[in-house]
Amino acid sequence: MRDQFREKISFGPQPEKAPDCNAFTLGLFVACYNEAENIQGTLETVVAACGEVGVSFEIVVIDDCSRDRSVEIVKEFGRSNPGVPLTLCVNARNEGLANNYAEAAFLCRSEWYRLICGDNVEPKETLVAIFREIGTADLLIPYNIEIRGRAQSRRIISKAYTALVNFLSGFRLHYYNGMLVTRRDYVMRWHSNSHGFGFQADLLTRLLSRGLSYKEIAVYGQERQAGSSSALTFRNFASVAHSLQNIVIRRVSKLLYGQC
Ligand SMILES: Nc1nc2c(ncn2[C@@H]2O[C@H](COP(=O)(O)OP(=O)(O)O)[C@@H](O)[C@H]2O)c(=O)[nH]1
Ligand SMILES: [Mg+2]
Repeated sequence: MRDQFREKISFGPQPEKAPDCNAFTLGLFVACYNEAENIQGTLETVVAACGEVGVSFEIVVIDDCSRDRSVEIVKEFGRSNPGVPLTLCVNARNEGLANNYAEAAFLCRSEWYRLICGDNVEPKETLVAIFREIGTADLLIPYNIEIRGRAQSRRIISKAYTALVNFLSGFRLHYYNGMLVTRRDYVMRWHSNSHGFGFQADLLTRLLSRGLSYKEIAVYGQERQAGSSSALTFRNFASVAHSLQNIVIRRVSKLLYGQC
């Protein structure tokens, strides 16, 4: 719902085309929740990577009701980078990452779409390697060869999660949380009902079930430099369970009815 936003401000050159036109090649939704120490670095990395690849892009930042200075920092970035098409939306209440991911797809005006986490965990080289492949498959699915600084316990949980999704879905991917690049209209049409971090596996298995072409891309990641992860909360575990349930229901539907 559009009126969830308290504030929406645009910086940089904005196309005059209707909102549903693909005025840019790549739309980047930057998720921001209490990322005052990381958000500027994230935006700088994204702009540098897009410049290196030479892809036309826009950025949509949704601040999900941060309690820190994130919004001020994004505004300052927009003011001091007038050549970058950037839209900032500020949620009046916390809506969660998955809802924001779907919402930003409607706000973008691009052919392709991707989530960028506001904690600056993808080095420029990683983004360049992914963005260079745009257009070569319906789904670009990054997976980490290594996440520098990630605790061993997180690596084990991550491997177990991938194995579980592979088992339940029948697919064989390296990773489900690598932030895929896909066509923006696929996200608008088939976005996930999940609320937490499991929405990526839900969307990805749904798109794979439709027989779309895909390419997995091996990249490097890094752990956030500031702040702490919110991945291992009870709420998030519950929502991941919800996503896994959706994946199973969809697989059974496909077996029974030939579609999902
Ligand atoms: N929109 C939104 N983003 C969130 C929320 N919680 C975390 N994020 C963002 O999701 C991304 C990943 O979160 P993080 O806690 O680092 O999880 P991890 O990377 O799996 O350890 C970061 O960009 C966060 O800013 C939230 O409630 N709403
Ligand atoms: Mg993180």
